[in-house]
Parts: sequence; C-alpha cells; structure tokens
Amino acid sequence: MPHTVLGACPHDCPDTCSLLTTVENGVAVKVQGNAQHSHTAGVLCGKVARYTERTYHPERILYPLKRVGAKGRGQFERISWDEALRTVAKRLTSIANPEHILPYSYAGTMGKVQGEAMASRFFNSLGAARLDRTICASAGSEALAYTLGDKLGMKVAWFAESKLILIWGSNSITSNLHFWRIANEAKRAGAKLICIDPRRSETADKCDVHLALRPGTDAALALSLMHELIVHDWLDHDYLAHHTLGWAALRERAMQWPPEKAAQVCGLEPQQIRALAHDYATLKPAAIRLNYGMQRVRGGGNAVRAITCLPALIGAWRHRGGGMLLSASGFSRLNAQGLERPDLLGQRRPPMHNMSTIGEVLTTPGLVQALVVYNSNPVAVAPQSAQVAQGFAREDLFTVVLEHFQTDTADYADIILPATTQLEHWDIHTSYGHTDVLLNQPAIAPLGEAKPNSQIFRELAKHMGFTDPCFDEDDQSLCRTALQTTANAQSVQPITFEHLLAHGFASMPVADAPFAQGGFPTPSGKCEFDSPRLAELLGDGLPNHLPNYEVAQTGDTYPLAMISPPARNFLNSSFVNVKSLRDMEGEPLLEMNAGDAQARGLVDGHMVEVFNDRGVYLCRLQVSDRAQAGVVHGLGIWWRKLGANGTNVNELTHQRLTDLGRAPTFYDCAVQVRADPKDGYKTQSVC
Ligand SMILES: Nc1nc2c(c(=O)[nH]1)N[C@H]1C(S)=C(S)[C@@H](COP(=O)(O)OP(=O)(O)OC[C@H]3O[C@@H](n4cnc5c(=O)[nH]c(N)nc54)[C@H](O)[C@@H]3O)O[C@H]1N2
Ligand SMILES: Nc1nc2c(c(=O)[nH]1)N[C@H]1C(S)=C(S)[C@@H](COP(=O)(O)OP(=O)(O)OC[C@H]3O[C@@H](n4cnc5c(=O)[nH]c(N)nc54)[C@H](O)[C@@H]3O)O[C@H]1N2
Ligand code: SF4
Ligand SMILES: [Mo]
Repeated sequence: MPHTVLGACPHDCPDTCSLLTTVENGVAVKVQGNAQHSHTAGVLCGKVARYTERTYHPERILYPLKRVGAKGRGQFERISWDEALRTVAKRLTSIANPEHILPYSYAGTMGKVQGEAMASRFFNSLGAARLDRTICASAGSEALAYTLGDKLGMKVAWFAESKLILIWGSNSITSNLHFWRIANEAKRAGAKLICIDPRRSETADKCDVHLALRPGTDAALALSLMHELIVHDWLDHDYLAHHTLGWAALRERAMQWPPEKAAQVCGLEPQQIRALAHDYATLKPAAIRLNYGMQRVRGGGNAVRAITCLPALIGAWRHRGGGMLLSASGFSRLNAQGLERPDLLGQRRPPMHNMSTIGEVLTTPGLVQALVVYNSNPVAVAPQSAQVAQGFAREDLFTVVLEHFQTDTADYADIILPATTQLEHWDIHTSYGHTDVLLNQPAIAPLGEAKPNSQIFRELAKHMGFTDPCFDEDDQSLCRTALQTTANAQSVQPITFEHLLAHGFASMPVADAPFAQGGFPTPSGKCEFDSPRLAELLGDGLPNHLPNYEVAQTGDTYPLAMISPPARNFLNSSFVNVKSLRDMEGEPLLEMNAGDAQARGLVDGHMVEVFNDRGVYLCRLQVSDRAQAGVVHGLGIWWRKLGANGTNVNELTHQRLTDLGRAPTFYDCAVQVRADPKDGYKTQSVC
C-alpha cells in the first residue's frame, strides 16, 4: 500500500515548502506540496515537483570514491567507506596545525541537522579554521541588523492586505513563487504592484509598473523617494518622533537627492520617481518585498539600509499589511549553540576565511592545506571562478567533497563521500520567507551506500579519536535539541517534536504588526536611520548611495553592466544536471538589448564571447527587450562543465566585497561582448 511521508523542502529558497512524499514498496514515486500548510498551499515549484528525478538520477554518487586522474578531470574509482574514512582521518591528522583545515559549506540543504550541526561539532573539536558564510545574504542581513535590529519584518501572509507592493530587487515568480501567490491575492483585492529591477523579469511583466533602474543605484532611488515624501510632507511625524533615531540627519541627507539628480544616476525619468513617491505615500498600507538580488553590488548594504528606512517615514509599520520584508529568519531562531557546540573550541580562536574570496584564500600560500566541502559547489558558484579552480587544482591541497553528484567541485576532490538527499534523512527547518518550523522525515532508505552528512561527520569523528559524547547524538535527537530554546520553552504553545511528527510544521508566535508601536530590537529601541554603531565603524551612520566598483559606461573598455540572476528551473547550481529541467533552460544565455547587439554586429541565437580582464564566457545570445541598453544578463549558475567552453558566468565576476557584510558583488561587473569567432559567424556591418 502506498503511504505518504511529511517533509520539508531543503533548498535555499524563501518559501520552505511542506512536502508530501508518496512511497510505494520503499520507492518514492511522487513529491507534492502539502495543502495543509498555508504558505505551501499544495503547490511546489517545477524543480521540486520533479524531486524523484533528482533523487533517483542515474548519476547519483552512491559509493565513496577516490581520485585516480588529474585534479579537475573527474576520474574516480570506488572504495569502501572504511578506506575512505581512514584516508580522510589520516590526512587531516597529519596536518600539524588544524587551523590549515577549512570547512566550506553553504545552503545546499538549509536543514539544521544536515547543515551546521555534527559538521560544526567536528570542526570545533578539531580547532579547524572557520568559514565566514557570506556568499548570499550577509550584506542585507547586516543592513537589517543595523536598521531594525535583526532579520525581522512583515509576516508574509499580510502582504495580501497591502494596497501597494513594491517588489524591489526580486524576481518573485522565479525565486519566491509562494510570495507571488500572495501578491496576486492583494492585486485581486485592488493593490498596485510595482517592480523595481534593471531586468524586465517575468515578475516585472506581470506588475502594474516596472522601473528599470541601472544596477546598483537603489540607494539613490530610495533617498530620492524620501526627498519627495519630505517636500510634500507625506510623513508620519508622530512615528518619526517616537520610533526612529537620526531623523534630522537623514532628512538632510535625503534633501540632497532631488528626483532630477537621482533620475540621472538611476537611468530613470524624474517623473517616474515622483509618481512612485506619490503611490508610496497615498496607497495604504504600502509594503516592500525586498529580496537579495539588489544587495550584490558594492553599495548593497547601504541600499538595503536606505530602503529599510522608508516604512518608518510614512508610518507603514502601523498596519499589518504595511512595512517591509527582506528576511524573517530572526523570528524563528532555533538552538544553534546546542547543535553546533561552539564551546568545543575551548580557548582556541582559529582564523576565519571568507567563502566569497575562496579563490584568493586557496591561492594564498600557506593558508589552507585541506578543505572539506559539503552543501556547496564553490567551483561553480563563487566569484572569479578561474582563480577558484586554480586554487582547487593545487596538488598539495587535500580536498574532501560530500555530494549527491559529480559537480564541478567534486571533480577536484581527492575523496568524494556520497550524501543522502532530503528524501533519505531527518532534518528540521526554519525559513527566511515565512515564520514556520518544519520537520523532514525520511521517506525512503538511503540509496546505495549514501549517508547523511551528520552520520559522515559522526563516523569521521570516531576515526579521528574524538570521544565527546556529543558525537553519539542521533539525528532525531538533534531535531529535538534544535527545539530547545528558551524562547520556545517560554512561548504559550511551545513547538514540540511530537507535534511536528504528526503535522509536519508549526508556526512561531509572531505579532501581526511587530513594529506598530516601535519596539525595534536595536540598542536604542528605535528604527536607526543614523546608526551610532556604523558611525563608529565607518565614519558615516546614515545610508548613502555608493556607486558600483565597475560602473560600465559607453566608451569604456568594458561598457556593459552584467547581472547574473538565477534561472527559473535551477536553484543556484543545483538541478543543472537534471535533464528535463536543463532542457527547459536550454543553454547558457546572455540577454542583450537589440540596440546593443546591433551596435556590435551580433545576431540573436548566435554564440558570443562575453569577456573582461578576468576571463571569457561563451554562451548563446538572446536579443531581448528584457535587457535595457547597456545592461546584459547572464542567467543562472550553470555547471562549468556543462557550459559551452567549460566556464560559467562566474568566470567574469570579481572578488571585491560589499560595503557591509563582507559579501560578494556578483552584479557589479563590467563586460564587453563579441561574436564567437568559431561560430561560422558573419559579422554584420555596423550602420
Ligand atoms: N528558481 C530559483 N529560485 C531561487 C534561486 C534560484 O537559483 N533559482 N536562488 C535562491 C537563492 S540562493 C536566493 S538568495 C534567492 C534570491 O532571491 P531574489 O533576491 O529574489 O533573487 P532573484 O530572483 O535573483 O531576484 C533578483 C532580481 O534582482 C534584480 N537585480 C539585479 N541587480 C539589481 C539591482 O542593482 N537593483 C535592483 N533593484 N534589482 C537588481 C535581478 O534582475 C533579479 O530579477 O532566491 C532563491 N530562489
Ligand atoms: N554569478 C552568480 N553567482 C552566484 C549567485 C548569483 O546570483 N550569480 N548566487 C549566489 C547565491 S545567492 C548563493 S546562495 C550561492 C549558492 O551556492 P551553493 O550554496 O553552493 O548552492 P548550490 O549551487 O545549489 O550547491 C549546493 C550543492 O549542495 C549539494 N547538496 C544538497 N543537499 C546536500 C546534502 O544534504 N548533503 C551534501 N553533502 N550535499 C548536498 C547539492 O548537490 C549542490 O551541488 O551561489 C552564489 N553565486
Ligand atoms: S525550491 Fe522553493 S518553491 Fe520550490 S519546493 Fe522548495 S521551497 Fe518550494
Ligand atoms: Mo542565495
């Protein structure tokens, strides 16, 4: 008899859907969205609806492997678990100073158990170097922390009651599908939707207004909106007086940004900015859905700060359908200390390396001798990948990769350890897009000899001779440990493991309009426009517009600004090897405006070389009015080896960091484009 098992989507996506897996004779035959979970509403995205295709993929790594060819060539042979673990333990033990061993992980799974639980216990016991996990969200996270006090904001469901929604730096249809459903509910009830995005995304197509600003100019736009709110006195003076810090100073800063000036910086018409300000002031309640796309530039932290100030100016926080949301993860923190056990470090304070500059880290002599990668594919996703690949290719570097598939990164491993997928292991999840906690129960037995990450680190700990009893804790117990927080214990209806077992999810208690009466968790208790902490750190406590590192301009060697947002059918570099999804994406593409193509004699559908001083990326040109003049889009994070010349878009990105949060600046990248000389390509005469 078929039965269903409750689970949670593990992917790095704000929706964190509740899953129902149908199992027949020990085989998962279908993965569906749980209709009982209101945010999931019974619907999954196209990627995870095909989850069985990923889990039972013929190329799943099912046995431990050791490298037999040159690094990067992907030649491996099967070994036993015993040999694999003994080899890894021996190599790690032979490194005299454990600070030369570096874990590298991100959000391949967002689960607390298969993420940084046993793994952290292992690396903390070892005294390994620490990883600064900045590759996605840390600019925006720090911006929220300095302004609101934490990663907090509107409860996502209340966007349905908004009368204006600014979808700012986010392609919801692609990367936050369940928010898009709520935005549409609001639209049906009369709300106006405005998309603020350099690219005419699928989401922009469906909004009432699209403001196609230049990449990296969001702070200028936000400051100019403030200018308009001030000159028309569209302000909530009472909210400003009681619940904000530094209004006089911010007012002065904003007055330097009349629409004419901002319009020039943003590539917009002054009238567009005036109309936006009018809508923002008059359509109540007004809400902003920021996502992480707009903080991947030099001034990304400041841009998020500037936008985060806006709701306080008009008192939008007074309504549950007003305010803003970038991340809600501050509402649902589980017991990270209990899972990760930082106390195992004792007095040791190992160095920290930034994952966003892994190319530099690995090519700096003497820093890293061994690397253990799990839940991430750095050779594909980290910036400036030629240098990343060069680092991974070092003969003296010992690399272990825990994976489902033979990724670009796994190709460089000395030892590959097969990991289970979400259908095969326990986990517990929170979300950055909603405020529920979800339990993932294993639906099927591990395939082949695959083991959960947690089990791999448990067994590795034994091989290293670690005797702390924390390495005996099993995965179900880790799920229970995750729930042991003082906040949970004290809440009216604490979330229990038993409840999650029966229902799959539970909601954290979150106030309807959390800042209606102020009460921001900042040091001042107010929304900090002017942050004393930032003033001390950077000499400027106010948000400001910082131009991109690489401001692409006509006449420059690299006159095109390139952004590289996610593709709809991939999740970062995950799913690129699932054929049905790859077929939908087609090939690595560059979207370019017709005028820019014509000026270069480039033809739609032909292969082009996108290049700058860092490298050359070969892909197919798609002449498209999704792109504005001077801006090109390299979509999705393809696996390098599945790309046309063994590279992907990160061949072109650089390793300079954001103003706040030490994060990468993927969308702050100047390039030029030419025809691929090998395409049999006839260059057209330029008129
Ligand atoms: N299908 C799918 N879903 C995903 C992912 C995926 O790869 N595929 N990735 C997941 C991950 S890891 C994350 S972090 C989230 C990301 O979630 P979002 O941040 O919502 O991600 P995007 O869809 O990239 O939306 C970013 C949008 O920002 C625009 N943009 C680029 N530069 C600028 C700028 O300077 N200013 C403004 N205003 N907009 C700009 C891009 O054109 C793009 O449309 O999505 C998650 N969901
Ligand atoms: N140019 C450009 N580059 C980008 C971005 C961009 O927009 N443009 N986006 C950036 C962002 S937002 C992010 S978050 C990063 C994402 O970068 P990563 O976090 O590296 O994400 P993925 O590419 O999805 O790779 C995750 C890997 O983890 C593996 N995995 C999944 N579950 C498990 C498990 O349970 N155990 C083990 N051992 N492995 C598992 C998957 O098979 C997959 O290969 O990329 C960044 N890179
Ligand atoms: S990737 Fe996002 S939308 Fe798709 S199933 Fe997972 S949580 Fe839901
Ligand atoms: Mo991300």
